[in-house]
Amino acid sequence: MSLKETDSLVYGLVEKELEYQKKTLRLIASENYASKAVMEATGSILTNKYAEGYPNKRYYAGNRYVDEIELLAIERAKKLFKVGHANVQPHSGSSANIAAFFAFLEVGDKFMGLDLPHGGHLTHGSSVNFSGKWFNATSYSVSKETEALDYDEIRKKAIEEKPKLIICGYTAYPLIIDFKAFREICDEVGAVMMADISHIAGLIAGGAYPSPAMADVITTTTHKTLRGPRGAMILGPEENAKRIDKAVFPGTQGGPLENVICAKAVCFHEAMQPEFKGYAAQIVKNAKVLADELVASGLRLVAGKTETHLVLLDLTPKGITGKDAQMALEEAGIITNRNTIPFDTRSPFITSGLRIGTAATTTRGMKESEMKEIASMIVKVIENPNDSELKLKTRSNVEELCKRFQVY
Ligand code: DSN
Repeated sequence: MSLKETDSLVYGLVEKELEYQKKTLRLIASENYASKAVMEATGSILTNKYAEGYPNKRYYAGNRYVDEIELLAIERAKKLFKVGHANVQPHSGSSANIAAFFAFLEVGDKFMGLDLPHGGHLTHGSSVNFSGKWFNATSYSVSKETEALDYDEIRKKAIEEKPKLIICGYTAYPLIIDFKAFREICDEVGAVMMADISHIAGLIAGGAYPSPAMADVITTTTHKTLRGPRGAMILGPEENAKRIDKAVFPGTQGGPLENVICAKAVCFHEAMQPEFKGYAAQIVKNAKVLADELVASGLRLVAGKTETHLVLLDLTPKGITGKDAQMALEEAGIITNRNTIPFDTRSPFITSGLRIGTAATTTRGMKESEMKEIASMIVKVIENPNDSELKLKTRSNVEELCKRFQVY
């Protein structure tokens, strides 16, 4: 029986969510619209199969087609990211990072990541996360003056702290990371270089961002700029294959989600098509136009600009918190997320910043001129967060814009 026939309550809510996704501007930097093919694969009968282990080395029988699919996903991931090994089983970015840690570190070992309020991820050493609880986390920060990474300072800190592993790759950093500089620092102090490219994987695959292929281990989600199913993978050189595979299964996961792995294979195929390059380049062009327009309207950007898919706004000069701006924009049909900014004086629940990304709107086909429209709407709402009429009018303008750029 169909979902509609079996559970009309859930069916109705999914339909409402579909309408909501269609009618609103999705500007959360980590979100996107997966293709119908990716969703079809995610919802396929592959969900029925247990496949603990790896292709041709499973603990259950009956994996002839599952093996073919997982091998296809692996080969495509390796080709797309030009690496010697790919493990496509991690269920999420956090699961991938847990496995990467256990592949290279013992509990209690020291590692170094970017401080969370400066753009690092929860799994990069936060004291409330496994990374900060089980490991000895030390952090580097962005420069107070430029709000950019200061590679000399990172090097100094690495020499002082001697971490066994250093993470580069972030959740709210608008500039290009100098992966070569990290490689040199890691080599100098004898640290493992881990690149978490979750946010930028689609840009890398599409040639709009430098490759981190020189890292010892690369973790990434598959659903952000890469536009695949909600999931993750671990990439790297062939020499680290065994330790990575062991850390994923049996180290930290059991049965892989073969339906999601199937969708990852489809996503990688899509990312290999020539039009994906255009999509990746357009994401960055769109973010740059959005950033320029916001600056021209008097808003302050962390690091002053963007070179990626995201802009990070410092709302302090506008006298509004990230939380209030996020809420006002949501009422106007513009979906963003509040975010801490470097040296933020507010808590992560309130924040002084707002993070905006262009991947999902680019997937809808929006370009530079739409970014100008969007920037203008954002500025007006941020400057008048309590103006109900403005929010209503903006919501209707958003719906009009969304109608011009249909998704699904
Ligand atoms: N929640 C993701 C993001 O928005 O960046 C990272 O886990």
